[in-house]
Amino acid sequence: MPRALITGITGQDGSYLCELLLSRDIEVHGLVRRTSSLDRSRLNHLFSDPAIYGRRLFLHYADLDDPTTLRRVLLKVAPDQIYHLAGQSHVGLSFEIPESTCEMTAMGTLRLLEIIRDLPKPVRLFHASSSEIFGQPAICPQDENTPCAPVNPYGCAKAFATQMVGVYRKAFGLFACNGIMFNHESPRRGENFVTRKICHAAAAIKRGLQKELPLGDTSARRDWGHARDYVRGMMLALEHDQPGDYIFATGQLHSVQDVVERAFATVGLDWREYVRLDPRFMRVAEPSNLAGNAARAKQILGWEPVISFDEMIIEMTRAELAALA
Ligand code: NAP
Ligand code: F7E
Repeated sequence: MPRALITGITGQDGSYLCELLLSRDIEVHGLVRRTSSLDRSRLNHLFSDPAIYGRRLFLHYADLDDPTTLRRVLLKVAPDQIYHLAGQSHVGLSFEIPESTCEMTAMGTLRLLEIIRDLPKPVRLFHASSSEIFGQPAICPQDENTPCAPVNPYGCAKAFATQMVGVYRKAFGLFACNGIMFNHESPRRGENFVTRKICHAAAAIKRGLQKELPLGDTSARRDWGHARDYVRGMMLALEHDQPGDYIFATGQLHSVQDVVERAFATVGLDWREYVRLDPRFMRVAEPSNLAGNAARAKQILGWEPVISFDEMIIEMTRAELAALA
């Protein structure tokens, strides 16, 4: 049975990827951090299944800033594939905690590459890169050759990590891939990302549990896809016989306002009565025109997103309604 190791298994993408790999008969090992609470809500259904946890799914304590433990776990598990998804993933917060963002996302990735370079058995690596490396690009849509021009600490850290993955692939012959992923969402999205915040608020207002929705720039536009589509791309990248970099994107731009209107329409409310501007959620700098051209992923991996923007926002809003029932 092939063996995969996921850093960031407790996150949105890690949890979907874990389910996908288990469904393909791949043994999954995940790295988890010590936290004050043992609540790993996105994995609970797998954790509590005795046919899965301890048999085909295993969790190990490790942190990206603890290379000794990382090395020990990697030597013990001896995975065939590593999906490196861990990191501080909130762009707005990266302005408030730039040092730890760079420490985890940039240096954490370099540390992992250094350990992989020394492993006795070759391993395939997928790195979760981001459209934030492009910042305010001159070209739209962006592809794998678009220059990096990040406008926030998170984007700088991802640009460093992405380029290091390329350097280690060329210099040391590692099978290392960057998935340059545009925004992807789901009912498991973190609560302080804008799609989940809006879908949750629409449902909570409908249930009488919330009165208003404070937002930052509602004219901001993103290329939003569904996380289930994107984790499929990660797996396909490591199944291919050659390593490479791939854009994963839908190519379609929607505004935050579009999310608001779709979510409030789903619960049958008029958004104008509830949404208000709150300067606390405005960013110091906003990227612009971030839309991806995923032609290479389609041609080489046969990857295409199948879940539409509307389907995704409706799914997310209905999931919030059900959770608040
Ligand atoms: P997420 O939900 O925020 O999950 C992040 C994961 O990283 C969590 O499992 C978290 O563990 C773990 N982590 C954070 N710091 C760590 C550390 N120091 N040591 C070990 N683990 C650590 O993010 P996501 O949406 O699943 O995204 C996965 C990856 O793709 C991230 O690297 C993100 O930057 C990147 N990405 C995401 C998107 C997107 O739109 N979702 C787009 C492009 C790139 P805890 O549960 O303990 O916090
Ligand atoms: O913001 C605007 C905000 O925080 C989207 C991460 O997964 O994708 C994600 O980063 C837009 C921005 O995601 C609020 O200014 C308005 O323009 O949901 P977000 P993000 O910053 O695009 C990239 C590709 C990643 O790699 C990251 O890991 O929405 N916005 N009002 C708001 N955003 C938030 N969070 N909250 C607001 O109230």
